[in-house]
Amino acid sequence: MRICWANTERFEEAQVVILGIPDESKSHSLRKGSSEAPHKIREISNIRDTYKRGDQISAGFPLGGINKKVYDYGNILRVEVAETIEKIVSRSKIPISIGGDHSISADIIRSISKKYGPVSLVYFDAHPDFISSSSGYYGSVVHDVLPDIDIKSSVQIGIRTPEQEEIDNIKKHGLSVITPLDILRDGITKVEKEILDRIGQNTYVSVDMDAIDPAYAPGVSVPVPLGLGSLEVSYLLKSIARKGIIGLDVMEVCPGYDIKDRTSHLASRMIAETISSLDKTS
Ligand SMILES: [Mn+2]
Repeated sequence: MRICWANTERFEEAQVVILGIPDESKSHSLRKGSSEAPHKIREISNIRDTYKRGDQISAGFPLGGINKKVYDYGNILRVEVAETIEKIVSRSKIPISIGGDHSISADIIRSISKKYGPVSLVYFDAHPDFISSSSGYYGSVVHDVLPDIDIKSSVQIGIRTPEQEEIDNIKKHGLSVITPLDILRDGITKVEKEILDRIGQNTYVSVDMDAIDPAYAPGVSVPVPLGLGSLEVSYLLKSIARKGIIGLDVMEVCPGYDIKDRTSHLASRMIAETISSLDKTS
């Protein structure tokens, strides 16, 4: 099943390529099931983000519509990430990956930086994922990709439950962090400007759905209260996409713990909203 936002059958003409990576082998979460997310998000998109008129089923439009060609590549194995991302970015298409556990992002970022060099990383997450005493799992993503990112032009958004080791690493490497309380205090437009001023030309966006408050996104592997609003995250995604991104991933949806599939639906919608805003001036 393809995501409902797919509007071409031809990979060659696509500007955006959706791919699922149903793998959670490097999660340490007590909650299992993020590997079910690619299927569930596609399924829910076809149920809730479409409408039927006569015999015709069409996808609804996100705010601003979609003027890109979007191709759904289907699912790939974790071991196929490097070759698949290379195939997509070498043709100057934008990959949008659906996980799976967050460690997959490290594989994607490594591959994408082979074309673009060190990327500006915008990392939405409740957790910094900046453990250095252990590597190759969902808690060490940022440390694992340090050679592949430009840390001065990178930013973490939504952080609210760091370990001491991660706080130390954030300081040591000078990583910019925006917490939910920062957004509450400063307002979304100030934070938006701060992010846009920081990021460079080659920006990769990684979204751990646990950045969002469990009230909006209960179906995640590691939920943490006091999170971002779904509208705040979507607003920032659209703003960053307008400036230009080289890729996006949406990770850690855990359908078995969801409430009426609202997290999967939100993930589908956030993907559409991001595509809608790509390279637009308004
Ligand atoms: Mn994460």
